[in-house]
This record gives sequence, structure tokens and C-alpha cells, in this order.
Amino acid sequence: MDNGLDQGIEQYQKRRNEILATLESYRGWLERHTEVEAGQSLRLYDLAESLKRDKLLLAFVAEFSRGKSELINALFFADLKQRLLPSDVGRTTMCPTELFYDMDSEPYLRLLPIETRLRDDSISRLKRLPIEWSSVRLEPDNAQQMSSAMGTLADVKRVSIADAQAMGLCDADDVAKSVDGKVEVPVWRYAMINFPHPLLKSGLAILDTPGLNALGAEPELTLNTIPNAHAVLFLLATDTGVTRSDLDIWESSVRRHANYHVAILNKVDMLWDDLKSDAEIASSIQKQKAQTAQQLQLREDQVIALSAQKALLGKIRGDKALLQRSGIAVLESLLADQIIPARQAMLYKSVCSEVQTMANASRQNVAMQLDGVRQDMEQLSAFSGKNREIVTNLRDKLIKEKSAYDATTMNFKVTRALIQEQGRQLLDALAEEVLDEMLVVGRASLEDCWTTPGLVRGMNDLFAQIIQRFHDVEDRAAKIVELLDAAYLRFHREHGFPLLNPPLLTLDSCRQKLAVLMQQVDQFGRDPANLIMEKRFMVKKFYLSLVAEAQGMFVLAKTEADSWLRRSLDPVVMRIRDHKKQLEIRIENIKQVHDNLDNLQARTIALKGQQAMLEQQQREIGVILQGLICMADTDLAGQV
Ligand SMILES: Nc1nc2c(ncn2[C@@H]2O[C@H](COP(=O)(O)OP(=O)(O)O)[C@@H](O)[C@H]2O)c(=O)[nH]1
Ligand SMILES: [Mg+2]
Repeated sequence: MDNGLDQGIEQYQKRRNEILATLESYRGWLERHTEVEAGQSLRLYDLAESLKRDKLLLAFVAEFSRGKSELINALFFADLKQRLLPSDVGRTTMCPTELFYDMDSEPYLRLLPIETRLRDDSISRLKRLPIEWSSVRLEPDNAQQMSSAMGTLADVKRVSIADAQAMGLCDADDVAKSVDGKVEVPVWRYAMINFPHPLLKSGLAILDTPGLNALGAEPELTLNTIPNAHAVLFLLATDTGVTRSDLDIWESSVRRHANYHVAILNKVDMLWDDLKSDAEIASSIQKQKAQTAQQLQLREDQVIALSAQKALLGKIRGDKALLQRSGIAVLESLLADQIIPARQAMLYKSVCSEVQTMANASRQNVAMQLDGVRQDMEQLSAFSGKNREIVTNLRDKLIKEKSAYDATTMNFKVTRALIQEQGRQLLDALAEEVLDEMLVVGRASLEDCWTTPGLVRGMNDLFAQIIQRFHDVEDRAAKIVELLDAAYLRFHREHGFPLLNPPLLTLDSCRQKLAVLMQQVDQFGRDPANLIMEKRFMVKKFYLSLVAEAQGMFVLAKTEADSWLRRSLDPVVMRIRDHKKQLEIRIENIKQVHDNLDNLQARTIALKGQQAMLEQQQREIGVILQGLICMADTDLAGQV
């Protein structure tokens, strides 16, 4: 198998490894040449881990039976020579299904029973409770075992109307259609597949969703999983055209919220007709493409027409003509050339810029140390032929400088303690309990009657409080920066420290997530279907998912604030400490000269050695920085 998509993902993995190597060499540099702050080395480790574990999530979202599972099979798993996901006539995935590679476990298929819907737990919480899942070990080399294991994704069962209602899986229509007081529900609520496929190993993750019903029943998907996907592939089929429910999904889950979304008009093979000329067929495909684009308010070139089924068949049979006719190549190159590079750029930009800040501080430290050594060398050469008195003077001057420096440092200790205290208060302002308190009020008024207007009011209230809280936190952070600036200025003025611009804290990324949630609430509130009383179950589920999202956002805000605190304070502390060490070394040097003026030459040699060492350090850190800058540049070029 060799196509643009594989190459794109391979490239993604290659670049990630390059950044990891640069992180590693910077960490090595710090360990060899400095006393690394625990916080700093932890941060580098975290960054490396997050890069290693980073997943590029592609979500396939569409109404039931548009060919999502078939397209996933065709794009990624044709080399298995069979369907990985059930997408045969009459048998398709019934539950949202995640496919990924987890290097810490054996291949598995984990299934969450539908009955967990009776509880309030979110899927992300349940993901952390393995006991809730039914788990099957997968044998990737055993096609038979794989396909029978995957077959269970399509399982359904019949339960009483009351049971289905209790799980929120039954509406008036289902009740009307039922002849024996029973209705059909999926056996599983969610599936996770850990599968060692090369594409998944290189960081790709896939979400297959079953259709509008499941999207509506699991607000977590619409509120969290899909908005967090890096790209959403929205499917339509030529045989059905754009239906009402297609449009619903498009509006609620795809159009606005995805980082990147693509509309795919699938099953074009249904327009292939032996009795028509190629030109006639092309024109009817074109016509339907144009119509689809118009209905979705997209440009025509934003709709990709293809046949997932023929693409899968063409790949399995090695039939190049069929594969080409299927039209899948356009989608593959879109993924390889745009979606994957865009994700890369985002990831690298954030990691590179953070490491760059750290490495820059390190470089400045080395430069300061080099300055010190050079000054000492100049003095030493001035000593030659001088008497002891001059050396004594210089020594005393240096000792004086050291005590002045110690005084500044003592002073800074007070500021540092103050900053740490204020930092603690800042983090407390984002503690979990704060949000819990905000929630208590809202929930109490909702609980006696789960209605949509009540929910919208309560949520808007909550969001307003959260936004206010974010502002407060940013204000506090700005005050801390002022404090730090003022204290640092003395080091700059009196001890020649280079100026420093501690970054301000912004919680913009949290605010953006909040804005998306507010939109969702707004939309939920405006949908007349959600005003019906029997939707209580949905209102509650929606509310619980929103709360889970808000909690996630608070955790994110706190993590950002925490890392910001360290990023502003750590480099300063490090610089102050390094300078002190440097002064001590210089005093020690001059003392030795003082004790033995004849020793001048030996001292000069020692200093030269020190200088060479520092210059080597400087070159090394220069290379590391250059690497980081290059990576950021190339990524910007690849961004769409
Ligand atoms: N003719 C044709 N049928 C397709 C194509 N893609 C999928 N199908 C069929 O459509 C049905 C639904 O496909 P599936 O992938 O399970 O849809 P999903 O519910 O969106 O995952 C299955 O019977 C597939 O074989 C296609 O490109 N052409
Ligand atoms: Mg499916």
C-alpha cells in the first residue's frame, strides 16, 4: 500500500520524532551543563510525553448508512483484504467507535454496555473505569477472529419500551411502531479498538459515529469529542441526497465546530450506468455535487464525490482503474497535504515556542557567564607585572559586588515568596470547588423540573460567572507580572542582567471552548424538538455533559495558569542562582591569584579552559535553538 495518505502520516510521524529528538538534546544539554530545576525537567518530560501520545483524530460524522464505516475501511484498512468494521448490507456499526493504537496494551476491543446510560456518568469518566467494559483480546493476524469480534459492533437487542425509555432511547415514533411492546436498541453504547495498524501506530485515531440518533443521545459527542477532532468528515449518499436529518447533523455537529471539515458525496457508483456514456455519468455526478454544495452552502470544490465501496474493492483486488474511478484519491491527498500538516503545525507551534523560550533563557545565561569569564581574563592580563595591592583592591571590589548582589537576592526572596503566595491564590481561584459552588445554585433551580428554557438560563448564568472568573485570574496574573518586573529591574540596573519580558497569562483557549459550548446551548434552546416535555431525559443528559465540559475547562485553565506561573518565575530564579555561582567562582579565582601572583599563567589557562567550555555550550544551545526555529518555520509553510 503506497499512497499520499500513508506518506502524509509517515511525514507527520517523522517530524514529530525530530521535535522529540530536539527536546531530548535540550534536556541532555541542561543536565550536562546546569543544575536543572525539577519543574523545568518535569515540563520537558511532559511536553515529550504529550508529543508521543498525541493523536490526530479524524471523526466520521453522518446519518446512518451513508457509508462512514465503509469509507474508513477503504481509506485505512484495505490492506487487511477484508472489512475491518462491519459495513455490509444490513449490518453496520451501531455505536460510536474509536480506533487507535495504545502502546501500553495488547490489541483489544472494549465495549460499553448500553445499560450504562441509566447512570449519570459521562463516557469519558467511564473510559477510566475498565470494569464497566466488556473486553475482547484481538488477534490482528487472525482475520476470522477479527471479523467476528468486530461483528459485535453491529449487535442490537429488543427491550421493553419502559426500559428503552429509561435509557432515553425511545421516542413517540418508536412507541407507535412497536407491535409487541418492545423496541430495538443497540447492545453497546461505545466501543474502543486498540489495533496495531501502522497508520494508527503513527498517531492517527478515528472516530466512527452511527448517526443522528446516537449523536442526539450522547451530547458528549457533540459537545466534546467532535469539536475536539482535528477534522470532521461529513458524508452524504447519492441515493438519499441531502435529507432533513443530514442537514440537522451538518448544522449541529459539523458546519461550525470542526477545526476542519469536509463534505463527501458517497456512493457515486450508484450513478454509474453502463447504458450511459462517461460524459453523461460525469455530468450527473457533477449535477448532484453542485446541488449538495448549494444545500450545505459550500463551494462546489468543497464537496468530494467518491465511492467508498468501489475504492475498497479496487484496493483489495488491486484494480487500479476501479480505484481511480472511485475518486478516493482526492480525499486522500486532502488528508495528506492539508489536514495532517495543519494539525502538525498547530502542535509544533505550541511545543516549539515553549521550548524555544526555555532554550533562549539558557542561551542568555551562558552569554552572561561568558561575559564574566572575559572580564576576569582582561583583569588577569592587566595584573601581569602589577603588585599585590592592586589585586587586593580588585578582590575587595568583587567581594563588595557579591555582597551587594546578595542583598538584592535577599530582597528578591521576599518578592518571590509574595509571588508564590499570590500564585497559590490565583490557582485557588480555579479550584474545582469554585466551579462546584457555581453549579450548586444552577442545579438546584433546574432539578425540580428539567426544562430546556431552564437549562438555557442556568447555563448562561454559569458561563457568565466562569468568564468573570477567567478575567479575575488574568488580572491577578498581570499583577504578579508587575511585581516580578519591578523586582527584576533591580537585577537589570545594578547587576547588568539582560531585560526580561515575562509572558502575560491568557486563558483565550478556554474562552474559545466556552464560546463553542455557549453556541451549543443556544442551538439546543432554539430547537423546537427540545421543548417537548418528554425530552426531560435529554435535557438532563445534556446538562450533565455541559457540566463535564465546564469541569474539563476549569482543569485546563488551571493547568495553563500553573504552567504560566512556572514559566514566568523559573527562568528568573535560575538566572539569579547562576549569577551567584558565577560571582563565587570569580572571587575564588582572584583569591588564588592574590595568594600567589606567580600563579597568574596557570589561572589564565584555567580561565581559557572555562571560556572554551562555555563557548562549546553556546554553540550547542545555538544549534538546538536553530533547530526549533527551523521546525516552526517549515510548519508554517505547510499550514493551510
Ligand atoms: N453502492 C455503494 N454502497 C455503499 C457505498 N459505501 C457504503 N455502501 C453501502 O451502504 C451501506 C451502509 O454503509 P456503512 O458504511 O455501514 O454506513 P454507515 O452507517 O454510515 O457506517 C452498506 O450496505 C454499504 O455496503 C458506496 O460507495 N457505494
Ligand atoms: Mg457505520
